[in-house]
Amino acid sequence: MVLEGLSSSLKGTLKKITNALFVDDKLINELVKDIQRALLQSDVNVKLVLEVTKKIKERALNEEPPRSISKKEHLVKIVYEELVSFLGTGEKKDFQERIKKAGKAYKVMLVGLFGSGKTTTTGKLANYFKKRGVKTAVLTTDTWRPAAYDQLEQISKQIKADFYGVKGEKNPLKVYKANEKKLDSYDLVIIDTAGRDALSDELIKELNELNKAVNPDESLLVLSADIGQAAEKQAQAFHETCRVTGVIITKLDGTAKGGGALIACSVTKAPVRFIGVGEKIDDFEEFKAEGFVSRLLGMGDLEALLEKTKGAISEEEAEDLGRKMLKGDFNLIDLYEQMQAMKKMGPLNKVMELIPGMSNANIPKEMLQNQEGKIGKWKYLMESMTQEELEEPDNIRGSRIERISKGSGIPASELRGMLKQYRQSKKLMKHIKPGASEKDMQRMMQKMQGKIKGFK
Ligand SMILES: Nc1nc2c(ncn2[C@@H]2O[C@H](COP(=O)(O)OP(=O)(O)OP(=O)(O)O)[C@@H](O)[C@H]2O)c(=O)[nH]1
Ligand SMILES: [Mg+2]
Repeated sequence: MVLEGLSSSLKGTLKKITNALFVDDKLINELVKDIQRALLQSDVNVKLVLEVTKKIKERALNEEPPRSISKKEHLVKIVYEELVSFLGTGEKKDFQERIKKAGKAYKVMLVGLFGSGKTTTTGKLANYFKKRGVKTAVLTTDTWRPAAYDQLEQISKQIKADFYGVKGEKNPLKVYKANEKKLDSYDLVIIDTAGRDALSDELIKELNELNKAVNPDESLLVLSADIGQAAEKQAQAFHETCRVTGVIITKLDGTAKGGGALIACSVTKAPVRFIGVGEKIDDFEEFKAEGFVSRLLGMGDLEALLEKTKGAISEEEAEDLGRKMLKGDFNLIDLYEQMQAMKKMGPLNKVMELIPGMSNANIPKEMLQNQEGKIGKWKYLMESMTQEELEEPDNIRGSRIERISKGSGIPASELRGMLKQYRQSKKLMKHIKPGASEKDMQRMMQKMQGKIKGFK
C-alpha cells in the first residue's frame, strides 16, 4: 500500500468513529485533531492541513445527515469527500479522448528535477498507452547526461516502443528538429527531457526554448514523492516556464512523505494524472482521487461498488422486494431474484473486495467461487419445483426433496442448503416491526445481503 503510514492513521481515526457510541462535538474535535496529525506526519503543508480540517469540522458540526444514513456514516462520508476534493484539485481531462481528437501527433513533454523519474516514466507512460492501442513514439532530448540516450533506448526495446533521438548531439532543439517530421506519423509522442533544477536560470532557459519549439499539447511535471512539501516551490517554477498541465508523482512506494508532494503541486492547479509506485514498468497507475482516498481510508473502492449496484436492481425492483418482505410473503423466487441481482454486480469475490470492511474479512476464495456456482444450481432446482413449492418453501420436505433433486439432477444437499439460506433470510425479516421505516428496511437489506454472501 502506498502511503502506509497515512493510511493506517486515517483508518485508526475512522475506527474511532465506528466505535463511538454517538457523534458529539468531542468526537468531532478528536477526529479533526487525528486527521491533522496524520496529514502533518505525511508532510502536508500546515496551512493546507488547517484548511481541509476546518472544512471537515464545519460540515460535521452543521450538516444534517441525509435520512438514509446514520450520523456516523455521514461523518465518514464528509471525511472521504473532503479528502477527495483536497487531492483531486484541477481540471481533469480524458487523456485518451484528447489524443484521439487531436487529429495529429499529440505531444507530451515530461519535465522535472534531476533523478525525479522522467526517463523511467517516459517508458511507463508509453507502455500504458501502447497497451491501450495508441500508436506511440518516445523521443529523448536529454543531451546533458551521457547515458540518457542509451537508457531510454533500452527501456523502449523492452516495451517495444519506437525510439527516437540523435546520439552525440548536444543541442536538444536540434534533436527535436531532426526528428520532428518522423514523429508526425504517430498518435502520441512522449518527450523525455534533461533533469534540471527549476531554480537554475541556465537550465530553465534551455527548457523554455525547447518548450517553444515543441509546443507540447501537455507538459507533465514529474515529481518524486520524497521531496514532500518542497514540491510546491519546484512545481511553481516549472509552471512559470512551461505551463504545467498535469503532474506525475513517482516513487510513492518508497516514502512516508508522499502526502506532501501529492498536495503541494496543487499550486499549479494542474491535477495529478499518474503515480509511479515502483521501479518496474508496470508499477504505474492512473491517479483517481476517489479510488485513492477510498483505499487510504480502507473503504475498498466504494465508488466502483455504487456504480455496479446501480446496474444491478432498479430502485423499483428493490422497493417491490422490500414491500413483499415487509408483508412477510418473501418466497424462494424473491430470494433467487436477489441472488441474481447480486450476480449482476460481477464476480462475487471481486464485489467482496469492493465492500467496505469486507476486503479484510477472511473469507476463503473457494467459498465465494462455490457461491457463484450455486446460483446456477438453484435455477435448476427451482425449475423442478411446483408453483406452490416456490411460494411456500416450508412445505418442501421428505419425498419432495428427493423428487426435486432427481428432477433437476442436483444433489439433495444442495437443495437443503438453499432452503436453509431461505430460512435464514426469512428469520431476519422477523426483526422488522410492521410500519418499519425506510431506514430499517435498508439496514435489513444490507444485513441480508451480508448473510447471503457469508452463506455456509
Ligand atoms: N521505487 C521507485 N523508483 C523509481 C520510480 N520511478 C523511477 N524510479 C527510479 O528512480 C531513479 C531515477 O529515475 P530516472 O527515470 O532515471 O530519472 P530521471 O528524472 O530521468 O533522471 P535524470 O534524467 O538524471 O534527471 C531510477 O533508479 C528509477 O528506477 C518509482 O515510481 N518508484
Ligand atoms: Mg532521465
